[in-house]
Amino acid sequence: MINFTKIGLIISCIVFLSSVNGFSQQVDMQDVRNPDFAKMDRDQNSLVSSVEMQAHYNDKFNQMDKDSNDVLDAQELSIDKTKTFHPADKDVDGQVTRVESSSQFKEYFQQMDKDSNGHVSEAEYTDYWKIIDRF
Ligand SMILES: [Ca+2]
Ligand SMILES: [Ca+2]
Ligand SMILES: [Ca+2]
Repeated sequence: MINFTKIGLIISCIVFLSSVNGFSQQVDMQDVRNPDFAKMDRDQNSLVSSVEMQAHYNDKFNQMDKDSNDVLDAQELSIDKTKTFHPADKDVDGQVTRVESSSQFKEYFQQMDKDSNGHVSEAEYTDYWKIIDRF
């Protein structure tokens, strides 16, 4: 009888702990919900496809390209505080063309998609920027 009570106690402890754990994980997930990722994920399936990422940065490109000449010049690039577009300038002429931009974001996507399943999860996305931020 004593053993059964003990087992019962242990089980209810485990159930309690795992429910608390589950709850806090849910809260954490919402807290760290990356606003950029959420915006990118247009069909809201919690995964970002290469197409979704291209579309997102294409929109950003359009917003930054004030004179709509398909080239981000130094002044237009200065709006990009996170410097996401800067590495796209492969020929280092201080300007980023739309072609340079889209090939850069293809590269970003491949780097982010750690398990190469063709989709970037939120974890893959945040991990990527965490690593970048360290440098
Ligand atoms: Ca998606
Ligand atoms: Ca321009
Ligand atoms: Ca992936």
